[in-house]
Amino acid sequence: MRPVEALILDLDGLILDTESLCVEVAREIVARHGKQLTLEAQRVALGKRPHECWSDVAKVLGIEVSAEQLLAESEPLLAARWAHAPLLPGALRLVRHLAACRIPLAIATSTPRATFAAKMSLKDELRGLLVERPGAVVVCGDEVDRGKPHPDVFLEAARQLGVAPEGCLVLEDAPSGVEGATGAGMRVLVIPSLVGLSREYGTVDPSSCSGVVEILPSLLAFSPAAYGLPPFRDLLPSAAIDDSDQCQGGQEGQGGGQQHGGGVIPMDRVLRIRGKVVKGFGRGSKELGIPTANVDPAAVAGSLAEAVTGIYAGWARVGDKPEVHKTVLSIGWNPFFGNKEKTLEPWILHSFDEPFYGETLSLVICGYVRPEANFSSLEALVGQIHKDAEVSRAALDCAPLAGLHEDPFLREPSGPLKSA
Ligand code: ADP
Ligand code: RBF
Ligand code: MG
Repeated sequence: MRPVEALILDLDGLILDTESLCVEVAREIVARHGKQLTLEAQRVALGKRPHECWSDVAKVLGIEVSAEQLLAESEPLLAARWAHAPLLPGALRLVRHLAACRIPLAIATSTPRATFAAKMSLKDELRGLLVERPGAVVVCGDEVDRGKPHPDVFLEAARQLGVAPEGCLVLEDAPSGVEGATGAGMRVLVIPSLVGLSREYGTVDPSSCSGVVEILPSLLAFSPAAYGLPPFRDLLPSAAIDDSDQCQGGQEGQGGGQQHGGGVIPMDRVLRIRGKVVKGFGRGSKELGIPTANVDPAAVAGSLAEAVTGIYAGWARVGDKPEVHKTVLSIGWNPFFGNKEKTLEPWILHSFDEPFYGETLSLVICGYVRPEANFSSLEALVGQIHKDAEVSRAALDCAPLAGLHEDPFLREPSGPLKSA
């Protein structure tokens, strides 16, 4: 197969968490017209140009108002907020790496140029790398004839990069974008952004859809080496790597090998989560010999970044006790047990005399260990969790993770909390 010569990235839902914002505003607008936003309405609109989003939402929900009208109602609610959309974990890390290794890179977004500028206005480093760098390519939704799911925006990005579509790898979160990129004859790596949609993608076999090469839960799980590109070299604990060969080709590994090979990625966006310790399924200590202090799901319902499944390392504080402990945790569906509910489960690397149900747990999640996985036996799962703990312990002794032990978030009084 032709090697990957260039990456084309989507913006919303891949680099920026604008989806949470859009969903919130869309809920409010459709409520004005007596409707409730459904997952199906979100799904059809996701990734498209604003006008097409609204005409799809109106059609799916049976709102008898023009797309122009709905767009005009939503604009004022969104305009002031674009600039504050958070970066998704792993986005800045990836863009920095691609720029440092001089891998041709483009943005292909449905966002109109003016909105793109608003979204970039407070993101100085990202803007420098994506927009202001010589040779930077950004193609916006209003710069092509047809929006996603048509291939136009991808084909234009490839044309401006001077790379054939077959040499492009597209990273996309939305079904409309996947369709567009596939239609352009490109390979697509899918990182779903819609909570609820990832499970739908979870049932899709990448080899059965043309163009889709891989489905990942997070940008942090992306391994450039799997595509012949230079590997990341930021894993902790670092194995005395000579920085000068940072970008010397990608002969290194196989697929997600670097995560399973046992290293922790320092997260470019640290997650700070506070929630009440609730009862789980009662099998952590009983079946695995690994107690996990399940956190109230309401604490993680808020943003896409926190919804991203995976195994992480971080720091934990129970209630207002003075100690801060190392922790390793899982966010996800526990595929081994096929849970119906998503859980956030820290195993705190400390021995406690008593259970602490009902206490407030404060977490600073700063390292990505690996994606959630399935295992052929309970012993294999338990063995892997112990390895996760070991690598996390070591990584948390390294900069920059070690310093987060002093994070002010862990010092704030725990205060009253909302509950589910
Ligand atoms: P559950 O399914 O209710 O979460 P577990 O068997 O996983 O039950 O046990 C978790 C409980 O054990 C936590 O809520 C906490 O009160 C207690 N616990 C004791 N030691 C630890 C630890 N090191 N890390 C996490 N929880 C611990
Ligand atoms: N469950 C899985 O099904 N797959 C995993 O890859 C997985 N990794 C975990 C890693 C850590 C560090 C911890 C603490 C838990 C993990 N679990 C995983 C969740 C485990 O199944 C869960 O804690 C038990 O089911 C108890 O509820
Ligand atoms: Mg538990």
